[in-house]
Amino acid sequence: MFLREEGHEGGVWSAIGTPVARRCCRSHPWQGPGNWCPVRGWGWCFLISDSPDLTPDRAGVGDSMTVGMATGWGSLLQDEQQLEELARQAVDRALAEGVLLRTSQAPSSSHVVSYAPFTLFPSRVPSALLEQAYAVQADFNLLVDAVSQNAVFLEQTLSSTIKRDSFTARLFDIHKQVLKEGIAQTVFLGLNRSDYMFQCNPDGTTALKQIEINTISASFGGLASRTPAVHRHVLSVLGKTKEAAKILSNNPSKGLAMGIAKAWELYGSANAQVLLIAQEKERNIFDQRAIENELLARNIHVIRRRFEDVSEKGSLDQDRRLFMDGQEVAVVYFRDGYMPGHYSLQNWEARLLLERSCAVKCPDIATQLAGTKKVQQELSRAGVLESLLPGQPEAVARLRATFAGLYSLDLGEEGDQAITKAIAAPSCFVLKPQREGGGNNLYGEEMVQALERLRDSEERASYILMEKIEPEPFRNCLLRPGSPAQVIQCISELGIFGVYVREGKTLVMNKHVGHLLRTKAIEHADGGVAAGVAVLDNPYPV
Ligand SMILES: Nc1ncnc2c1ncn2[C@@H]1O[C@H](COP(=O)(O)OP(=O)(O)O)[C@@H](O)[C@H]1O
Ligand SMILES: N[C@@H](CCC(=O)N[C@@H](CS)C(=O)NCC(=O)O)C(=O)O
Ligand SMILES: [Mg+2]
Repeated sequence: MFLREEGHEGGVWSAIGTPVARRCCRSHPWQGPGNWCPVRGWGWCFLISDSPDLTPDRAGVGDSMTVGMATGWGSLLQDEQQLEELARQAVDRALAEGVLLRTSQAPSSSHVVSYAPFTLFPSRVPSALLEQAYAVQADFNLLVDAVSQNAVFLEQTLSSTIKRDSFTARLFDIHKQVLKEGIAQTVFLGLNRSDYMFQCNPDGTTALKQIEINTISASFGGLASRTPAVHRHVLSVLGKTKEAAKILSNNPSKGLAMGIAKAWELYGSANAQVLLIAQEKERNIFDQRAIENELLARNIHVIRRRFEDVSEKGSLDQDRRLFMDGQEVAVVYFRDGYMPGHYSLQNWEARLLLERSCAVKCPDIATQLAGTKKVQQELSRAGVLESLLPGQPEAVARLRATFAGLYSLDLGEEGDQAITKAIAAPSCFVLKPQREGGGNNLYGEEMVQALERLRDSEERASYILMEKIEPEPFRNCLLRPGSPAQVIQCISELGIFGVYVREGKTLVMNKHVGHLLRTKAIEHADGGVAAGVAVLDNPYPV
């Protein structure tokens, strides 16, 4: 059944049949198509449906939720008629709950909207990893806050990158300009989301590995509050009340709004408003509205404006208080401004104006820089966490346990070695530029070509290299407007939302406020929900 194309080490396997599961091939007697990673010393292979080694628990044909990670909702995923009826009910419930996106045809209008894509069933997540992700969130908040206050660390870390990456350089220029003038802001607010995948180890265990931390426009906390009701509905229709009760309640938008409210209160001007910076063409407006609504319920008013509006109608008084249309602004919340395409010359000027003001920016420019991939890579260097979080060895250990392999590509021997390793084993690495929003990373042959092109150029310092996480796939059914329900091999990414507020040197809030599970088909290496690749999901703790 299996055809060995090359030698096992570094080779590629192929076979006849339908891949139904994938797992680490070192620890199993069977082998299928997959990738062997000479760096890790192990790899993964597909389990083929007509393989004699196929076991029901691993293949997803059983209906039990107490067996291995690969097991999905078993026979439920095989009954096409039942799936169609369940999908109809799930979509109607999602619409009723407000799990909504504007359409790609009319992204500036809410006249006709549709449901945000989601999985029909919740996906299994080991409870221990969920708890670990929650337990490390306050440490990540502290770390981001520490990096944002450490101008020397930011300058050293980003110096090679900003020579070749004009977007990061532009952000950095604003950072320097504001430092030079003196920071007027005294209250700091971080709303972030740390994202993880579940690395499948050769011994069958799974480990929580951070993909990245989002320090600007960390989204889908609003819609994630509404999806538990949808999955509970689906399980209840199936009479699975015990399983329905296991879906965790989740309310990130409330927690995020509480952070904004605290910052607003500390700013200390009863009539000041919250300014939400967003584009007019914003499909994810209902996610943003969830936070706006929570704030209004606390009698805090939010005005939505574009960068263009700020440059036309925004101003600072002599104390650098920010005014928009004549109204004072206490907090500026960015749901825009995280990609180069978001900025015209006029928009960069608006960003600088906002940054110079004493309003609470979420994030301020230093915190946005703290979320770059280059900073993430430097944080994994020996001794760096210890110097940023002195006297906190437990926090350092918790943070480090979530780090995957991260490699600098700065010119020099260390970068040369990383490039050689990645070219020798492309399936084990991801090449990342300093970009946000999904769809920017390079994998496989594309990564090899880019590395060969960049090898002798300073431009390589604008990228980092990261170990590729290989979660064990499972089956679920993805629901998207306009497409038939699709049962497919998937992997998930878990995000934990974190909030902190600092007044001067005093941290007045530091907590986690909920989670986001996103799931995508294994054939997509990259991309989240906004990029049209992943769909919303809920963890089913096992
Ligand atoms: N190390 C990795 N291993 C496996 N997949 C990854 C890795 N890094 C990123 N990805 C995939 O690529 C997507 C985008 O990468 P990410 O670092 O989150 O950048 P962005 O800022 O564009 O969201 C992730 O959501 C994940 O699906
Ligand atoms: N502008 C949109 C999208 C913002 C966005 O893409 N945010 C990224 C972080 S920079 C994110 O959290 N993406 C999650 C996803 O798309 O799945 C919004 O404000 O909701
Ligand atoms: Mg991401």
